[in-house]
Amino acid sequence: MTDSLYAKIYGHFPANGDKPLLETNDGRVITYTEVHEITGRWMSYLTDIGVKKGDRVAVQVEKSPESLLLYLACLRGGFVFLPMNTAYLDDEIDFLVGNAEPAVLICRPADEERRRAIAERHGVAHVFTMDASGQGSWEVAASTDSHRAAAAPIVACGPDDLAAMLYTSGTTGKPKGAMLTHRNLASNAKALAETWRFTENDVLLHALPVFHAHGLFVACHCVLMTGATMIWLPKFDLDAVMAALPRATVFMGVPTFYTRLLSDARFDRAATAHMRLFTSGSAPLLAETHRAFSERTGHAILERYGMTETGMNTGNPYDAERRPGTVGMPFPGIEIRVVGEDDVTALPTAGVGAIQVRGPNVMKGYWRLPEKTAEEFTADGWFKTGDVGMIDDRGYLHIVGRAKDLIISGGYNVYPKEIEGVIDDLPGVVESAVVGVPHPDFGEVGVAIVKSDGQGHLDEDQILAHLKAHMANYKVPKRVFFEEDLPRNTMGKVQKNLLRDRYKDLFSA
Ligand code: MCA
Ligand code: AMP
Repeated sequence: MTDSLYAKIYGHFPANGDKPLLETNDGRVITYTEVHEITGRWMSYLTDIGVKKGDRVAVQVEKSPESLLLYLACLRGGFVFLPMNTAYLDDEIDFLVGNAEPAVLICRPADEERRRAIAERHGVAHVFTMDASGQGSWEVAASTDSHRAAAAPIVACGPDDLAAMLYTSGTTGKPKGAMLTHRNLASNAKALAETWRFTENDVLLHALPVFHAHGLFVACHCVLMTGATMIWLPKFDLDAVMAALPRATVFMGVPTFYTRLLSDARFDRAATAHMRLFTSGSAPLLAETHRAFSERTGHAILERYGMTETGMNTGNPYDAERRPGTVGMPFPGIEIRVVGEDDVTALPTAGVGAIQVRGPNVMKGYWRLPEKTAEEFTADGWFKTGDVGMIDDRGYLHIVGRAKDLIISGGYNVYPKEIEGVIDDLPGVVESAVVGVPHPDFGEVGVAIVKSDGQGHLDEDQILAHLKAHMANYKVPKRVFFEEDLPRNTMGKVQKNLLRDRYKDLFSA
């Protein structure tokens, strides 16, 4: 008996192998039979070039059917899939590759030279390319020998063997690799597919990126666990989503997707008549968005709550009331508690405290950081989410804030500390603070407040240009302001709440 997630997924492949796992909007189809053939060929090729079970395969490529097949080939071979945000620049990739020490790096053709330099520096043996249509040196090398596909095994995996590693930044320090096991991913996939009533007849409209848990695991696993089908869009594009909706039954998005859909008058009852489920997560969905959506379409968005380290923890009910502004109850097999100052005593109903989670979904730990891992778990084995919440009298969890200094912008996490570090390195900067303020499109965006030494002629454009050269574009604050001094409390700590308040109306409509 194997605990391989691929084996579990394969067990649900439809009897008719000609059924599409996915269709693209330009008419490409990948059937379930092709999935098994291609992943067989690709995992065999990885084995042939010396990649072993447990080795990392790092990938920074555009979303294509092949980018998903790469993930599935890794699952099948027992290799650890490490997807990286396509917006990451050299410095960010250099850190991840140096830290994860992958055996293989697959990149976009345009990045090849720079990625080879990084690979060489960190002793990565193999570099391949894959473009937005799935073509490149990977395809040429790995797809040649079609005979090997049939004989390729599904490598046996134990429940605690790693399936994927996703990096998540911290409020301090460098990104950490969350080690996700076959059990973590499989248990969550089963819980979600069952709770959300997926069947072979579902067609999921997939517009999320596939380098994060939301797009790669939550969305794809529900489909793969039930032999369903996806309409595979390269990214969220309003017109493409509108065009595909009549053929879909399920849509998953971050709140920005929903506010953008609502901004389009074509998005109404008729456009969503074929749909059975809309889910939202990765960032708070405003209750007003939830209500506007219900009024416009007659559908209640099902909001759920998760993390890279834990997969999905809670969700509003499928059959009962989906309460705006709440993230519902724990998924089957998962426990949630809200604790007080001592980190272990559960608070009474409606008490506000730290949210903790326990269950088969919770990661094995942070890659090569046993002490950091230990810090994030309580003595009695609960994972500390860093989110603050309360459970109401009907058992619905409300997220009321974050203990961690984190901005969630359009569903992407932005860590102020990382940005402040890069600003502070600029000559003429004494110090800086980055805070999140409300934004009509992204929900929240970063704004930087800088104290300069008054000597030079540092301006907003210079700082923004410097940041854009050093980090993924979505992390760059939307504005920079200069202040004589940053407000501090008696302990000398910058009072970010005051800054947040000062700039809160910057982007209000
Ligand atoms: C793009 N830009 C952004 C963001 N995205 N700025 C702030 N926040 C963002 N999220 C900026 C770019 O820097 C660029 O600015 C300009 O917008 C245009 O970029 P483009 O890529 O064309 O933007 P877009 O296509 O409109 O993208 C917006 C988006 C995208 C579709 C909302 O951000 C997105 O797909 N977000 C989904 C994130 C996600 O999947 N999160 C799941 C994490 P400039 O031109 O100045 O450079 S998983 C997770 O959190 C847990 C597990 C969970 O619970 O799900
Ligand atoms: P990540 O590190 O990208 O996995 O982000 C996880 C964080 O996103 C959580 O700890 C929450 O702070 C936030 N998050 C995810 N889903 C929701 C939601 N439905 N409402 C509010 N915050 C959410």
